[in-house]
Amino acid sequence: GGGADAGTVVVPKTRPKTKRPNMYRVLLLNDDYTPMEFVVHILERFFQMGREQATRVMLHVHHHGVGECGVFTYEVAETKVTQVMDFARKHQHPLQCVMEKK
Ligand code: TYC
Repeated sequence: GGGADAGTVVVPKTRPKTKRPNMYRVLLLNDDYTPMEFVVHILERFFQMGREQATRVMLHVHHHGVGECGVFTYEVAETKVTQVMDFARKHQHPLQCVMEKK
């Protein structure tokens, strides 16, 4: 008990200091021009996917308009988006990659 009576030892309640970081989805958007093989390469190169998973994600984006590449902390997600956008621009493809808070 934390009463103010004489002789009572007051122990402050503590909370575990560990808190979950905000997490962000990195998404690829479909377009009519970026080659399917290029998108598969992006998923293998920047998101460490094998050929089969990369192909599944690419086809999901192709058919549904948007798809998830992964979920990351803010800094990592931002880095992925920049890497993908720079690589697509370098190859003159209109591929769009975005992040959103989960
Ligand atoms: N729709 C593109 C095509 O038919 C392929 C594509 C898939 C493009 C996924 C972008 O994020 C994308 N060549």
